[in-house]
Amino acid sequence: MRIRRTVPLALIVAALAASPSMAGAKLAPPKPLAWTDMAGDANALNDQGGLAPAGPGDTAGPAQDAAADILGVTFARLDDGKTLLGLTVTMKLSGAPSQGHLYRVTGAAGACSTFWFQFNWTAGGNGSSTLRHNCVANADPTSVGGTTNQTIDGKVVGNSIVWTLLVKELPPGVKVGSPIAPALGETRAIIGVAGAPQSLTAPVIDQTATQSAAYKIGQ
Ligand SMILES: [Ca+2]
Ligand SMILES: [Ca+2]
Repeated sequence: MRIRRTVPLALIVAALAASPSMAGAKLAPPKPLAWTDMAGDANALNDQGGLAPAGPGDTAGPAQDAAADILGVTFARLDDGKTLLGLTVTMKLSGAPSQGHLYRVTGAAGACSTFWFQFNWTAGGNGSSTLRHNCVANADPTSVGGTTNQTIDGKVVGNSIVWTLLVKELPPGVKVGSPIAPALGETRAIIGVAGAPQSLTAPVIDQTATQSAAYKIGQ
């Protein structure tokens, strides 16, 4: 007597095909987004919206500020091997970051036309790391341009600034899978000291080329 197959073959095949991903539940290989900038051009004289906005592109010398000289910017996933935790943004410099500089990676994400990673290190003060965004309207009259400065982890690691944005810290409208369109990295001088009511962040000392690629949160 023949035994009848009670489960359609298509369902068995589908179950077998699905089992590896269900059992493993591993993250896909990470795909960082990185770009570079030439060394030795932190002189505020390039075409960087600084002293000479119509000037030539990246140009080395003559007055090079190693603490402001960007070598590269990298967006990378942060995970524990199994679970996505967030992302890091790293700005690598020629020299160790120092007081009197603003380090910034500009960009946009979701409905936020401003989605900037900032490390504001006023002379005489401690570095302040924020995600500056306009994902929600900021009614505070002292807010610059209606943006919010959300405190996030950011620290000096060797010659780099490393920001960490956790999934649980993502502002409204930005979630896992949302693309961040990083525009560029820049360094600025901060004219002013800690405790002053308002410091001027100018001029731009170094700047990277504007990027067209996006980084999807989780990639
Ligand atoms: Ca540079
Ligand atoms: Ca440059």
